[in-house]
Amino acid sequence: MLVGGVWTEGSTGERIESVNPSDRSHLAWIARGVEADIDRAVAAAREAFRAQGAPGWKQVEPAERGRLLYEAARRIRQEAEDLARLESLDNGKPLSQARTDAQVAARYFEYYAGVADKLMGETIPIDRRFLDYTLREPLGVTAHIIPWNYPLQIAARSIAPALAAGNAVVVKPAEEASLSTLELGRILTEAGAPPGVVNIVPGYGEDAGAHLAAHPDVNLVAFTGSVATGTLVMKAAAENVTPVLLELGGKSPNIVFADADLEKAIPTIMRSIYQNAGQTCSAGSRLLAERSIHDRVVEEISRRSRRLRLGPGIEDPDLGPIISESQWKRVLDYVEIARQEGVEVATGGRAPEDERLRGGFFVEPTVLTGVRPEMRVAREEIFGPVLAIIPFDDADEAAELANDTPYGLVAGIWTRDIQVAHRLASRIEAGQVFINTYGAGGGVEMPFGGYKKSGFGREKGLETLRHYTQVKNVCVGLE
Ligand code: TXE
Repeated sequence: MLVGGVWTEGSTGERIESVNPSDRSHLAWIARGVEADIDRAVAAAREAFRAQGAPGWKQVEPAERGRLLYEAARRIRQEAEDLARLESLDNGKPLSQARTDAQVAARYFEYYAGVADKLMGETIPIDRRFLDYTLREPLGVTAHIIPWNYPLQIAARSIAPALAAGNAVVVKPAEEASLSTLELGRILTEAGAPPGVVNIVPGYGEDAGAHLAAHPDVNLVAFTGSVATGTLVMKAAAENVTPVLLELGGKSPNIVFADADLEKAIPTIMRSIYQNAGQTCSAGSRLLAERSIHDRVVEEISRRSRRLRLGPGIEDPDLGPIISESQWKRVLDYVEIARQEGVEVATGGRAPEDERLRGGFFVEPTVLTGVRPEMRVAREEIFGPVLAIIPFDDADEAAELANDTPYGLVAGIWTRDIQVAHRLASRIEAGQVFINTYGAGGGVEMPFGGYKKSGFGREKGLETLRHYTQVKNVCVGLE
């Protein structure tokens, strides 16, 4: 772990094994951080943040912070292939996806490098007897609890704006996939981050994570993960009145009208659910299809799904494995639940029989039809390559179905009728709506976050900087 600029084994010397989910082989041992390590990391971050004699991080010129982030971006690009291979082995994702992740991670540092010296206050016109202005200041120590599905991307999207704004960070990667985040800690150190500005403490959620969320000396907890854990994080942070930024996944719909360009829609929709084997917060896990094209769409997606190649991430297949045995079982259990609910499995729905894949946590790309909106598989996040297809009759019903889950992260609308598209976009309860596309590169520049139980606060873009800064009003009496 990286604490106060020093690499250490942690206070207990205990370790967590990192396993390759493609074949369950041993990959690495990582230090297991516990409460005492979190305490040391938070103290190191606090120390680095404060100006005590030597210039603290808060005092480092904004342009200098920007240069450091640019340097980090440059180094990530330089090491992109190694980072991608590591991520692919640790998480199981296809190598080309991991390569994209590394590029997007670099892009986050580059993007926020550019804003480090553009976080400005305002002068506010009031009564002539006063001069009123605001300062936009960092919060202090920000905590970042990272999931295992896009470790490098999510760590970068969270750390980069925090550092750009002048905060010092304590990062707790997920126990299932910590390696790329540790590498990011090394890269930031080599790029010139002063000791204590970036601390990375791997460990389990229930001790290291919980302790970090409950720490009284943390000024913001940025969390990406499940609704259940997000709720715990929010409760723990509430004890100290610490603000939280929560990104809690979704059950995002793609809504396809009969007039849509299906040759474009179908591959994009398939990518939206099968990318990262469905373990994506913004996965397009529901497909709402206008009734007149429903059967055609089911048939076409099923046909194309059967052709997809599964394999170890490092061989760059179409789909890699699920991250762990427990998540794998959870995904297969959901297919079982679907069957019991009377759903038809149009294709997939099992672990593949291929001898070569027996050792890993693979699930065939799966298409479910005959799904009704009240069913669990239509409402709950499965986090696997499982697409639920539901028919609709008109735009009103499409809007109702789209909004009929506890989540509200992303939605896709596919139609050639721009009036229908824009009217629907305004009715959808989701933080991001795409029209005739789904995703746009890494989406680094676009605000991203949830309505309803998908969380609150926004990451990415300039919007997130609100969360990583606070405003101080200064008023001067002129008479
Ligand atoms: O998530 P957790 P899990 C969803 C997805 C998945 C389900 C369960 O549906 O199937 O969550 O995954 C840390 N205090 N998403 O169990 O528990 C943990 O160590 C503080 C959606 O892996 O939310 C890890 O670093 N932290 C999602 C992080 O929280 C705690 C991404 C996420 O783990 C903690 C991942 C605690 N008490 C899962 N307990 C998305 N939004 O993209 C655990 N953690």
